Amino acid sequence: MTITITAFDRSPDGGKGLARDTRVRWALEEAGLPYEVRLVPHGAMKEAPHLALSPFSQIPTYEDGDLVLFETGAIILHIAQQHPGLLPSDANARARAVAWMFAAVNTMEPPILDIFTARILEGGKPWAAERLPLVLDRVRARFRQLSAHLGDAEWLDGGFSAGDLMMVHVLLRARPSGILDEFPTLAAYVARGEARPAYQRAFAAQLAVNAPQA
Ligand code: GTB
Repeated sequence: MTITITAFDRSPDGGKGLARDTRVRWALEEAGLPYEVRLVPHGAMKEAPHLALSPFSQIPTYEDGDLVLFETGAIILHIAQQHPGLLPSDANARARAVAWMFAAVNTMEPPILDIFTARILEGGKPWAAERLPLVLDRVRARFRQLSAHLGDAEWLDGGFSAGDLMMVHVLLRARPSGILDEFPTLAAYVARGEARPAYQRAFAAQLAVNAPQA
């Protein structure tokens, strides 16, 4: 049975790879697993067939035989637990890699997403101009901490793991704001992730959907 994931039929980022199907594609590529993609048109996101897979009407979802998953953290952890290449074999190192996955989605991603909320969704509010610098500084505070932890290391904890995969993809979302480039250690870390052949394949696959050549 081939794994099937869902993705936007056209991502609002026009192919920058920021929508979350890219991180799942990347994990599948790292694990060497073939997969199919079912593109979900905007109008179908809240309809019953998609809601049966994703209770919050989001992409991506993951189907493999009887198993249906939503939430990229759960999907990538499942892939990483079933296939070699994304988690270390030592039990403690494995637990730490999982901690970094949680840190990415739970500690780093929310303040980064707040940039979009403050700039776009709340951009017209009378208090928006006052709030935005606070939001940006909260991101910078986390970036300083992560940068200090990473130091001269290549990856967060030893070899590349699902923790790095998740962290790199979360950090990528901050690139359009310019904040990532304020932290050369993190910008270089993200560039190392992007240079991985598995990421390149995942990026190219989403680009073919979101910015097809004429
Ligand atoms: N916590 C969930 C997970 O990790 O799986 C979050 C999933 C999620 O937010 N999915 C988004 C979605 O389906 C798409 S990726 N949104 C529709 C909805 O909630 O109604 C988010 C995204 C969208 C667009 C860009 N972009 O254009 O840059 C980047 C990321």
